[in-house]
This record gives sequence, C-alpha cells and structure tokens, in this order.
Amino acid sequence: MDYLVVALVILAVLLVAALGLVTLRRRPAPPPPPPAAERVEVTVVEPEVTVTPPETVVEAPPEVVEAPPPVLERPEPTAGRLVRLRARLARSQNLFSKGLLGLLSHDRLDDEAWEEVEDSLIGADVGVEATREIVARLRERTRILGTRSQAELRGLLAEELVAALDPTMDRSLRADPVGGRPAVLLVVGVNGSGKTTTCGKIARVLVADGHSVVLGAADTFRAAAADQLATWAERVGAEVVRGPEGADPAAVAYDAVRRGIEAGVDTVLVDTAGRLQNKVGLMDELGKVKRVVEKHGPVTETLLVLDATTGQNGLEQARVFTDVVNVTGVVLTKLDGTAKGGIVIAVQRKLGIPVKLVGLGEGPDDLAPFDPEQFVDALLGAPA
Ligand SMILES: Nc1nc2c(ncn2[C@@H]2O[C@H](COP(=O)(O)OP(=O)(O)OP(=O)(O)O)[C@@H](O)[C@H]2O)c(=O)[nH]1
Ligand SMILES: [Mg+2]
Repeated sequence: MDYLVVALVILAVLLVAALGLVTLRRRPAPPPPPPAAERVEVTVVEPEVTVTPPETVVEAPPEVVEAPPPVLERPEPTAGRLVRLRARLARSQNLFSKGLLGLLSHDRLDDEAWEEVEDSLIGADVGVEATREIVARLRERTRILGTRSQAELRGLLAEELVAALDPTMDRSLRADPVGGRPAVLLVVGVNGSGKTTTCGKIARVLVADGHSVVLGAADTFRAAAADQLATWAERVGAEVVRGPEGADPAAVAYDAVRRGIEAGVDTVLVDTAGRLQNKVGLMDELGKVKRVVEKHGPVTETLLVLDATTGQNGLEQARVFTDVVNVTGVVLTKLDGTAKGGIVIAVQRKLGIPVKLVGLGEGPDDLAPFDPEQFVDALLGAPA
C-alpha cells in the first residue's frame, strides 16, 4: 500500500514536471527590450517602408522593359496644305502687299506708282522680264477698268501672277506604276538644297495616298546620307535599299529599282548626292545613274530640288541639271525662309518646267503640292 502511494506521488511529480516543460516551450521568454538608441532608429526607418510598399516591387511585370511595337506615323492629308501653311509665306507677303499698298498711296496711278510696284516684284525675285510683263498688263487693265480700290487691284494682280505661273501646266507627280512596273522618281540637285528631306516628305505623301514605296539611297558619299533616308523610311514603314559607303551610286539606284520590281511596289524614289553643276565628273555620274536605272525601264519623273533662298543664282545651276538628266518637275524648297516667293514665277519661266511641289518648312509634312491660285492667294495675304 505504501509502495502504491509512493508510486502515485512519483507519477504526480513527473506529470507536473512534464506539463511545466510544455508550458515553458510554448511561451518563450520575451526578448529584452531594445536599448533606447535602437528604438529611435526603428522610428526613422518606418516612413520609408510605407513609401515603397513591397507589393509595388514584386508586382512590376517584366513587359515594362520590353520595347513597344513600332508605331507607324500617319502623315497629314495633302489637300489644303498650302492654305494651312499660308503663315509661312508671311515674309514674302510683306513684299507683295507693299507693292499693292504703294499703288494706293498715290493720288494718280502714274509712272512713279507703277515703278514702285515693279521694284517690289523684282525684289521678290519674280525676275525682271516677268515683272515688266505683269506690270504692263496690270497698268493697261486698271486704265481700261478705272480700278482704284485695294480689293480690285489685289484681284487684278492675283490674276496676272496666276497667269504668269501658267495654270495649264501638268503638275501631277508621276508616281503610279507604268506597265506593271513601279514608277521611278529620281531626285537631283545641288548640295544642301533639300533632296533627302524632300524624298522623305514625298514618301510620306505617297504612303498616305496608299502607295507602297521603296527608297534608294544613291548618295553613297556619306554613310550618314543613307541613315538620314532610312530614318524617314522607318517612320512610314517604307523599305530602303542602300550600299556600302563609297559604292557606285548607279549600282545602288539599279538595285533599288530591281527590289521595287521584285516587291511589286508602286513607286521607287531614288535620292542622289548633292553635286555642283560645274563639277563635270559629278554631273557625268548623275547622267550614268539615270542611264543605268533605265535598263529596267524609263524613269517616270526626274525632280530637280531647288533652294528658294538661293534666288536667281539657283536658276543658273538648274539649267545645267536640265541638260544632263531631262528634269520633268521642280521642287522649290525653303520658301518659308525667304521673302522672295516670286522665285516660283522666275523658275518656271526660265526653265519651262512646272513647279510641282513646294517645301514650306522642316517638318515632315511641310511639303505641299503646288497650285498657282492657292499659292498666289497665300502670297498676297488676306484680301482687303
Ligand atoms: N526651312 C526649311 N528647311 C528645309 C526645307 N527642306 C529642307 N530643309 C532643310 O535643309 C537642310 C538640308 O536638307 P537635306 O535634305 O539634307 O538636303 P540635301 O539636298 O539632301 O543635302 P546633301 O545630300 O548634302 O546635298 C536640312 O536642315 C533640312 O531640314 C524647307 O522646305 N524649309
Ligand atoms: Mg541628301
């Protein structure tokens, strides 16, 4: 019986000891409180933790670093570009309206009054011969009609300027395929006149009108020239054919047209290197480019790019180009940078070749189809 009591007591002691152990494990002793300095640090760090919650970092999707798919630009429609760009001709407008106002400031339309008009038109690069003709006709008509008001004089001057621009000329760009082959446009001109920029702008216009285009970088003097053209092409998704720096430009032009035929595109635009008209070797090279390209079929359009700011000097250069490559259309660039918009009249008159396009700025859509009425309207500014 004693043994039983002792055994029960031992069992009870063991049970109490075991329970005590379990309780101790479940409730670990709390860590000693951090020293005062550590507590200060914790409060300083806390705001940082709330500013950048861990979710933001974890949830950042990997797509964020991927390049976005290329987005092709949608060029502006060409209709109405000349009208919208009227403000760009402001400097030329000043000269033309000065001529008109000069007439009104005289009591009588005498020789002196008409001389002022002549000076204004010659100052605007209309050219001496064309100016004399325009003023003679204007003088005769105002005498017969007894015209005196500014609105009437503006109307008559506008008519004469439009007539001097020969509105019957065909100014359409021959960019449609001919006989199942792409149209081929060759772009030529002196250094820095705006050839590459114009190629890029034309490509945009054509793509906007639904044409497929291949660009040929036949300016092989500088690698940068082909890069410049490629940048324009990328923006509208056109293909560029280029050769190594120093390659034969005729070979690159030939390859571009071949590629255009293979790909079945509508238009091949060939950019050429700038060349001075008095460098015989370079002008011969240009002739060769055209001949080699024509092994595929005729060049449909040869565009001469002229910088309007070079004025009458540009006309002499132009004549040499027309001898070498049979220019079919003129692109007059940088009209926004001159007070001499009358150069359009002089160019057409001297060369007998239609101005088909005008450049009115450095922007990608600052190229407008040339229209005599709209242009003269822009030149003369708002009617009185
Ligand atoms: N303001 C203005 N600048 C223009 C116009 N057209 C071209 N330019 C500028 O003229 C400069 C020369 O243009 P490019 O297209 O490189 O001329 P380029 O004839 O190809 O020159 P090269 O290949 O070196 O002979 C560039 O800074 C163009 O932005 C225009 O209509 N208006
Ligand atoms: Mg160029």
